[in-house]
Amino acid sequence: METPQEKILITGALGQIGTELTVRLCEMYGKENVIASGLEKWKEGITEAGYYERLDVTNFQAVTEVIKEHNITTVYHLASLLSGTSEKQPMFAWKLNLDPLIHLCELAKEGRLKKIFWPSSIAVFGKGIPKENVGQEVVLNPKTVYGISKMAGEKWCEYYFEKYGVDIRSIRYPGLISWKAPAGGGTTDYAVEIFYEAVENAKYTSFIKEDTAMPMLYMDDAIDATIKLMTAPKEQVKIRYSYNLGGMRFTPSELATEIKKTIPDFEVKYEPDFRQEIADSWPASIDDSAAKQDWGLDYKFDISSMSIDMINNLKTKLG
Ligand code: AKB
Repeated sequence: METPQEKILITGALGQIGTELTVRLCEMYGKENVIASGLEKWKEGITEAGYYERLDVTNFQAVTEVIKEHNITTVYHLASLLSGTSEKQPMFAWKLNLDPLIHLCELAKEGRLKKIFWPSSIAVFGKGIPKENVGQEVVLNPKTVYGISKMAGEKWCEYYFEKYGVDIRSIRYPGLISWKAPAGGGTTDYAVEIFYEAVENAKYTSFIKEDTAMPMLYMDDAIDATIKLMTAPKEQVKIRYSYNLGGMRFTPSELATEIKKTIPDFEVKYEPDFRQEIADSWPASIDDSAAKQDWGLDYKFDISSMSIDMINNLKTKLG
């Protein structure tokens, strides 16, 4: 593990991944070395980090100033519009998902940053490829604005690494399931909402069909994987566009069956909306052997342990 002193900036720190990653990074590097940022105004308890900067990542001057002011070495650049929201605001999605990434790569190229993390997604794959066990190197054919932006971002990551040696690392996250912060605007969000509704009302209407399988990952495993990748020695990070991450594979009806083991009167209805078409273009399962081999990816949670953990935590959180 590399453990040089790092000064970290997290963009999108108040989002689903950012909320939990901030806590972990503070534990690892000390609160005083972690700067969380987001669009919201500062208020008491907004973040675990030692500092909070209200930051619009499309304002390059502001981003550069924060990086200079805090002597930032490493950026976890999480600010992004997800798949559902991107379809509604395509031009903004393109601008938000790409331009700030390239700006950060430029800063790294100039030597102002040492390392960048940038999340990609299983949305890069798209139609015309086998649904199951989708490999690292298949031809990408995204059918969504979000997927197109992530595919382009991956190519920029690889370009800056190959051309300028920028140490940028990336993961293609599957759907992420967590209870601390809500998911926001994604196609896999049903797998988070279903738990809230199960615990609060014992019923849920899914916007994804009962038999549509997608790859999913519990947030604890996602954070572990992100830290593993970011602390791996440089030479072990062989893929510089983005690493596949598979996690679990399940359908809404399989997840409902799992939830019923703890909440027996739980009922689910299915009313697919525009996100069904997006889900239909995505893989059902992912081959993540490259990440396992290169930097030791592993998982602690399966569908059963994840469901029990989600329900227990939400029962406490929601009272
Ligand atoms: C989404 O559904 O948009 C995201 C993703 C899979 O990248 N959760």
